[in-house]
Amino acid sequence: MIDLHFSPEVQAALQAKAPIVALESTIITHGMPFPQNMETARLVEQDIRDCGAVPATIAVMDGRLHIGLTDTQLAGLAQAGNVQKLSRADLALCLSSGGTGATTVAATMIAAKAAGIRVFATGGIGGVHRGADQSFDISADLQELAETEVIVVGAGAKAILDLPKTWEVLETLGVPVIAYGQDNLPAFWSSSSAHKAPLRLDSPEQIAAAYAMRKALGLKGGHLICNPIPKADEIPETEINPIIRQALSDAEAQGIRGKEVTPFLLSRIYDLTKGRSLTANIVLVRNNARLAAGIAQALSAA
Ligand code: PSU
Ligand code: MN
Repeated sequence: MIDLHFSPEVQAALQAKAPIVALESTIITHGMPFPQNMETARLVEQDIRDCGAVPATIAVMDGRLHIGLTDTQLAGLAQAGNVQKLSRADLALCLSSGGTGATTVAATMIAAKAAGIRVFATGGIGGVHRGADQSFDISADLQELAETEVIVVGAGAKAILDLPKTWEVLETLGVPVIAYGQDNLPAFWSSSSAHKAPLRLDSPEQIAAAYAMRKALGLKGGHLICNPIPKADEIPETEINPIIRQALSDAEAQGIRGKEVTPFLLSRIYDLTKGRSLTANIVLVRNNARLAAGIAQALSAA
């Protein structure tokens, strides 16, 4: 087994069998600008503590897989340039070569499972990109949800994606896509969408029970909990959609490809909304962290 480097806080929580919530680091290094990325990472960690669980932000630093970062490490990562973006394909090589990288949803799930952490909060997962029929650009996050038994709490998939195709692929892969507290799927910055959710649950206890039952059935793979952004803070689909289309055509014009696509679009949408997309993104990540803390507690109590 690989050596895991636990922060003192996470080490103590594991020993005490206290509820723990994993957090990804790509959102810090590639998803938000400095200093909001650092402020958000700290707020999200504190939200989880305030809800009675322990945060474990996951990242690779100098070839070590860290489960939980100290505040100094977190601040360092938020300001570092040239941090790699690590998905399933990149994780082992970064570790074996002594590199430093931030983990995506896929890589964070792998690390969380290795550490025995069952729930993970993020903004929104990656998925099928618009124009995927030409580009074949489908995030490894989807395959990871089919493989790795971690509950991922997000505000759905990022709305820059082709959401209907993303939901179809998850259905094909046998991933439970569960809307929290409503009948339709949220769309990241927007609290609702026209897409009916395949499954719905209304409490952390129900989610913990579904997780336990899937395990009892011997099914591999995770759960995706789609938690809507609070209505007061949303950007309605009618407002954000033209902006997403503009950002996509800018990406096309500039020949942005592969791993750069998601960070480029998020930063372009930030500019086009004059920062409003980031404000909403921060609200929804914090909202997801609080729900994940509740789920972690329900899992510990079960
Ligand atoms: N959610 C956010 N901001 C982000 C991401 C998710 O609110 O930056 C990151 C996640 O790490 C996700 C990744 O796994 O984007 C997806 O990238 P790709 O499409 O290249 O797989
Ligand atoms: Mn991709």
